[in-house]
Amino acid sequence: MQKRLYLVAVSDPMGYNKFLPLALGYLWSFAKNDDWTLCDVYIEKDPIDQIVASMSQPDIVGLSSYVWNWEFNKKLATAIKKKWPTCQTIVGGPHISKHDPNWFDKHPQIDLAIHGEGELAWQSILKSYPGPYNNIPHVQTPTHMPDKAQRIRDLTQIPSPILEGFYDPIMAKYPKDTSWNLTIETLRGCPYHCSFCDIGDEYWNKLSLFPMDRVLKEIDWIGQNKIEYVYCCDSNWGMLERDKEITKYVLDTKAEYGYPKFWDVTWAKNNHGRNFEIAKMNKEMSKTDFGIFKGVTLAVQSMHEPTLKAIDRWNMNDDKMKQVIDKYNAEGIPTYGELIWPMPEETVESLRDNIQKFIDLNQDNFLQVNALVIEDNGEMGRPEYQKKWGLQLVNGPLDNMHVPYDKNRITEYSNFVYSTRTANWEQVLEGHMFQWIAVLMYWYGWGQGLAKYMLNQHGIKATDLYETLRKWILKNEDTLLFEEYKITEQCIYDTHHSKAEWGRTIYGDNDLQWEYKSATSVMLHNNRKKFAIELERFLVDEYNLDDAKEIVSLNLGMCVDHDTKYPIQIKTDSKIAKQMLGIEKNIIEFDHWDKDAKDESINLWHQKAYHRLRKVRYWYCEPS
Ligand code: B12
Ligand code: SF4
Repeated sequence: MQKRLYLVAVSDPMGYNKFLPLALGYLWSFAKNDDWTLCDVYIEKDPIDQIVASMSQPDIVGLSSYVWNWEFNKKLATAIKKKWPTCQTIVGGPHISKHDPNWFDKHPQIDLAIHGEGELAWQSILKSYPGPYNNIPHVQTPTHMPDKAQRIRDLTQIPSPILEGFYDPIMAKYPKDTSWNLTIETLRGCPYHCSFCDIGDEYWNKLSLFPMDRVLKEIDWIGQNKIEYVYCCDSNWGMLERDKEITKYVLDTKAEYGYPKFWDVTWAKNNHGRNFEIAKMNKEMSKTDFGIFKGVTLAVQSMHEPTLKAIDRWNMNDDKMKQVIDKYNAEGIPTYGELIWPMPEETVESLRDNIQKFIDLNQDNFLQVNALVIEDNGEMGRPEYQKKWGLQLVNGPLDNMHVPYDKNRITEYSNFVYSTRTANWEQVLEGHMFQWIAVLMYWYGWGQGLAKYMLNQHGIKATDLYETLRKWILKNEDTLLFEEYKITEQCIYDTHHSKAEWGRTIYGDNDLQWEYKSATSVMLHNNRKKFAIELERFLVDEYNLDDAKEIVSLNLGMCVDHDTKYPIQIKTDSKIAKQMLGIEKNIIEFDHWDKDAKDESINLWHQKAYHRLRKVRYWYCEPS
């Protein structure tokens, strides 16, 4: 009789997209044999009892484990073992520690834990069922710790789940118009060693490539099957010459079928020439929208030398970075920056300097400052590393920002940094709040024009302006900005002290967990007049400006309004317009490309403006 297998890889939805489970696809396509029936594959966090009730006499349940589903997986495994004690629960994935010989003491509901790439181990497990499994490489059992995992050198032996039809029965379970998010690999590995990243581990250091013809066939399938969103897992898009060819193929496929709409990549850190060629190709072949990329990332993570040394990362120097950004700006291709806070050796001042550098370099599109998350398999997960750099960790809910709010969701946890040897908790919080105000003002647009004006007219640099604003907010308790500041600060405090979820909801239960700057942007958008008065007050109180009203009015003219029909005209003083916009005129016309905004519900529009299109400067109205 055939043995019964169930596979589980659950994700939180991102917007309305559902994820197809790539890792499970490889495991089954590679290891399937006539002794086993794959009874079902679960991809959503449905109630545990519902999932268990839908299973029948499982012999093995394989659970793909990431930081975003580990608590769920443990609960599901517990429920399965309770109902079917002889069923074997097997976990693999990046969240499974490769270093902990006592791992099973903490996880008695699990029978086997697989380290690193899983295909070969999985094949041997299915063949050796019901065990023993002690001699299989990569397999940790309650009585056996395996040798260091080895990489699969030849990826051609792994069939493509896409081309094998693995996804077909999964997709058939859902309505035809379901919007799918597919993860794809054209290669595995990364040559770099960033300490904060699992993939920086030596294990992943060598590159292994999937054959080109297979990748192109997979892209055909993506177009033909109307896959909306493709998340490419490769760690450095643009690192290889063939990435150009693949990009062109994706663009041609989109032109032919309308899909995929997005090909979301992690850009190569130091291959800017090729990245630029790829981004330019995207722009030239996508006349009617932003193309398949949301912009090109400049994911420096820090520009502070001692930090870069501590995290074993090297970036291009400032001059090179300027050349790169200028080149993109001249072509009108959006780039966006990425920093992480609080990194080892970083201070509030160095964070401010990092942010100022992006502004000085005219990187005006977007800056993302992520909280540092530490997982077991990266270099930063090692106790020696944490000791060396004085990292104090706190365990709290996973950063689920922009995921739909669900009060019944099983909370997932991760470790983030509470303090370092160069930033105590108060400074860590101050850094979080400084980046909140700076990114809100400059990159969500609420004070970008103002910063340019203050620099050109009064020689005040943006980060000084925003730090003065931050301090002014704290003195002015009657303001909307104070309320927003305090809500945000409390949220961040609570994530670090009382296991509160990251993000905040605005529209009640049926909402996203908004990222904090996005949430405040919604509030400022809905209270523009109040915000304008507060900004004027700030400019008068702190800088004694006579023309505060005109400055603020022009600054806000740049920030798109859902209920305004564009274009609009704003009367101003030509000197202010010159310093803020570089246009010496008394009447400035502002236009916005999205003429359908008024027809959309405000909730959906906010999601578009401050979530989905935030990296491509949706907030920005073009002045002339
Ligand atoms: C795609 C991706 C995403 C997608 C999610 C896609 C999805 N839901 O499926 C998006 C963009 C949404 C995402 C978000 C995040 N991600 Co991410 N992401 C990745 C990425 C780039 C690829 C993962 C992947 O599918 N790889 C391809 C598959 C085939 O490889 P694999 O997963 O390793 O699977 C192999 C083995 O692990 C094993 N295996 C896997 N499952 C199983 C199961 C069994 C039974 C067995 C035997 C073996 C096995 O076999 C597989 C084949 O060899 C990785 C980095 C990377 N290059 O791997 C980070 C990574 C997984 N992400 C990571 C993190 C931290 C995040 C975020 C928390 C970041 C943040 N702070 O916001 C968020 C979480 C958001 C949320 N709430 O869900 C970490 C995870 C660390 C951890 N311990 O889990 C990684 C490793 C990157 C890193 N920083 O080191 N991510
Ligand atoms: S952060 Fe990026 S470049 Fe650095 S090791 Fe991880 S995947 Fe590679």
